[in-house]
Amino acid sequence: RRKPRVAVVFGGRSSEHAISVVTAGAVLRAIDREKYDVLPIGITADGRWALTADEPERMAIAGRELPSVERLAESGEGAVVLPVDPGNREVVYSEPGSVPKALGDVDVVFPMLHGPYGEDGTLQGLLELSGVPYVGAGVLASAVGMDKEYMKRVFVSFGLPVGPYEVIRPRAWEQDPSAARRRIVEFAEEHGWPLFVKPARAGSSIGISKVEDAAGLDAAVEEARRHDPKVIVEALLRGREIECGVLEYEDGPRASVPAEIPPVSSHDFYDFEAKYIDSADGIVPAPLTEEQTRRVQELAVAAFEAASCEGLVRADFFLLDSGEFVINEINTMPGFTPISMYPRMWQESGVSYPELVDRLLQAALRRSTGLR
Ligand code: G1L
Repeated sequence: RRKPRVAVVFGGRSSEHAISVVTAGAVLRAIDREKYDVLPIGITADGRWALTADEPERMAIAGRELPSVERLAESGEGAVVLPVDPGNREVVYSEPGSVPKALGDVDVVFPMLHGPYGEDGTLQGLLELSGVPYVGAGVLASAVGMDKEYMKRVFVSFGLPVGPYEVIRPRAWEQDPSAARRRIVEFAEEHGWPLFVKPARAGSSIGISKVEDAAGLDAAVEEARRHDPKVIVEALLRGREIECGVLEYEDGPRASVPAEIPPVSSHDFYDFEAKYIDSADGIVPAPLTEEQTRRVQELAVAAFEAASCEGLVRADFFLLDSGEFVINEINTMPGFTPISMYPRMWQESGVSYPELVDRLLQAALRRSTGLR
């Protein structure tokens, strides 16, 4: 075969099914067909894998309302956003939740699945076992990027500035909730209210509450625990929200122009919808001094290296009133439509969306030769 064959894997049982389908449509449109063969692989909202027709025009959703994964799974509408390849009937659809045996041989996978089994390192592990190179973070960086506790521990160990936090482990809450409560109230007395209570491992802003006082703590912890038995509590950091993209070039990672996310008045914080759909609100480049720009770019590349990232990462910071940058988190699978922050930051840095997709595929193909 002359051209490398790229499998784009998208959809899935996550709450971000529809976003994944729309994003994969944009990636499929951006891949240079002179250079690559493409194999779109959709996963339905109820977890069946299917070889999908290469018709990215159909992978869009009418109107602004994104259908929920529950609605898609119930109604069988999964097929509406997953145009199934009519020429591949015999390999179409595995059993719900199982990986089909005949996915065809591919040279590189572009994984576009959100949440558990997509960006937490498990799919990456499956691809490692299969010996197929893939775009983006490996097993370790994916898992680190998914766990807010270990993310902070890795940053701290590499000397990166992180904000104050506390962890509520499953057994601590189950065996002595009042001790855990006291520990968090003490934390708040030191760092001030409000606190953010979050599931330690969950994508986007699902299960997050802003807690104003001790009375609101239990409900917030219970809500977070519905998504992850491990909970992380963070202090509110007053300052500006700054993001920076990192992309792996032949000679190593480089930082994009940074962006600023203005405070959102209608939402309590930069939520799920704002993150993926209203990303047009971000200001690119962020109005920063040259020195601030250099500093945040240096921190973004350091975060990429600290977490052993590959391909790309979006690093999110707070610029405190003191002038210091604090790293909030990294995202190994950032919003990736052409109007999402990560592609916009690279656009502003002189890297077009198709070039970005090509650089990611090239970085993944360079890895196929083994450990470096
Ligand atoms: F493969 C990459 F490049 F690492 C990659 C994969 C997936 C980048 C960004 C994404 N993003 C998404 O898949 C999503 C935001 C649509 C859902 Cl996580």
